[in-house]
Amino acid sequence: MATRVVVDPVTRIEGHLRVEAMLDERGVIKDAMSSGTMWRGLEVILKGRDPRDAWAFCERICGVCTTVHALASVRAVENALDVKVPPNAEIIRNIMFLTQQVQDHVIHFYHLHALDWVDIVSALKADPAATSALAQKVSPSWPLASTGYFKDLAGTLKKFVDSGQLGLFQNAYWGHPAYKLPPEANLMAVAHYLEALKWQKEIIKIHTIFGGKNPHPNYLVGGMASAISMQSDNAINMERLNYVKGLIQDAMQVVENMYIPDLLAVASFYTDWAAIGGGLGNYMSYGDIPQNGIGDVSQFRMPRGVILNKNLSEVLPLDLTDAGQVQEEVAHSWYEYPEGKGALHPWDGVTVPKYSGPKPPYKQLDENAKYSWLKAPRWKGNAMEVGPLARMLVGFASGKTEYKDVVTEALGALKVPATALFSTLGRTAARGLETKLCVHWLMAEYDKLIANLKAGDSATADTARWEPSTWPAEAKGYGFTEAPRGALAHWIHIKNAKIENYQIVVPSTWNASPKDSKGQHGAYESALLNTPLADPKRPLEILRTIHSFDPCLACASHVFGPNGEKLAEIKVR
Ligand code: NFE
Ligand code: MG
Repeated sequence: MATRVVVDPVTRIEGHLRVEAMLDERGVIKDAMSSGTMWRGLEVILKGRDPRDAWAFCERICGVCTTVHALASVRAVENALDVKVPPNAEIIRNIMFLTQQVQDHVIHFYHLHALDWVDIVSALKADPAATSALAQKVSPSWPLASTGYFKDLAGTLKKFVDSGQLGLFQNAYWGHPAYKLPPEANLMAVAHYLEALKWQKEIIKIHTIFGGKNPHPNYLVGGMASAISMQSDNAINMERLNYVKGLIQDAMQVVENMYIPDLLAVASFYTDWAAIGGGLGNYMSYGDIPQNGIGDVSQFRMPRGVILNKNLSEVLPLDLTDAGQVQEEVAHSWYEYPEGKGALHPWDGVTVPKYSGPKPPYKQLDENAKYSWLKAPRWKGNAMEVGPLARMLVGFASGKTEYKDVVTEALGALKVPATALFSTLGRTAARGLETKLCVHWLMAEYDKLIANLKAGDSATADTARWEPSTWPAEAKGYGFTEAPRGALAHWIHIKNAKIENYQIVVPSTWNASPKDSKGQHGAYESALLNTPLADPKRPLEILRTIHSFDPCLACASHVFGPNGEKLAEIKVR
């Protein structure tokens, strides 16, 4: 009889995700369901509000990708009202964007994903001197690698484990046979988990400097609310800018001398995962990091495009304004669409929640019925994967040298073919390689800002079209970005200076979507198919693949169940 494995909630993610996997008699996943069990209704909350305020609401969709919804939102309003931002605003937005990307990817690797590969309990058996030798071999330029350092850490870890209170490290499948790292590699990884935790609160100070705070820094329709003046102690001055430069230099150290070496070292033990978890084979990137205004897509550092069926010889163009391209379906989602409508472009999008699932607590969802709070976005009818892997592949297939260089180098280091990219391991590796590009782009954007300031340009906003009296009676716009988890866009319809409609289609909605009307799986579901589980009671393999996407369900379904009730309570690890 087929077995159904339920993981709910999936932990070490943001938001509320439930996965059900149906196994055949050999223990191989034959079908899978990804269900967002939370609804938040941001799109409904925005109706009737001032479009200039939308970013502040949208940004609070999520505390993880804390800046990207503000960025997509101001861009959508600016697009609708034909507002052009000054060059410094574009650069500061790029700096904010890249800071988020770098911080988020490092956090994902160490704090959300690493424990799928690293066995904390095995680290107790590590010899500190051997760990020191290993660390110096793996990352020769990372300073914290002495025997004493690892001895102290091993002592702390032992106290943790002996106390029976694992705290941060509670709830995992410790001792599972699928963990393959030797004890020393595990201890080194624990060390870097803690180093990354200390560092991530530093890098994000860049957001507080340019945006006043983090999470949820300030944005502005027309530019950035970042006053720059070399003559003032209260504005962003040279002392603050030098501080930013120091933070970027530290980030380069962390990424190049800790993250990338760790990624390659851990990956080398798990190359079998280069053949597991590929999934759809369709990849999409909206692109970002404009160099010549948001309208000039050809000048983005992160390119735009679509790859279908793993065909890296063709990058297809995409258009977010074309009603036939991006559409959302609700065939398996707890929403209602107008009579006769199956798929809607976001400008015509409708958000009417209608829960029809089982009364909680329930044992299982029905894959033939509606089963998620996520809609199912599709591109020209195709289910798509978005995120770092999609971006790396679009960059690589577009022939961009920077992308080709980092991808080729990593494939060489791991001694795996290019097809290895279409996998769980490929997804995790792509995130690291992207971080390497991003940290260099961060410095390049910083240098551009300094050059502009030296040339006498310190403008960060253009408020010529701030007053609603300057707006048309009705306007539509869209704004996009590449959030850490992938392609993100907001669509707005403004009428008489108020928001008439607002639709948000986020990366985790693409990746975690349920089936569509044609029965096509979303990216998570598809990636789980054909994966063998060694022990269905401890489905580590499911976590590895799902975590490789870096899920965020807060973003993806923009309010707990209608009455705030818990939709399910199932104890899992
Ligand atoms: Ni909350 Fe988000 C990102 C957005 S979700 S993390 O990245 O947008 O996919
Ligand atoms: Mg939406």
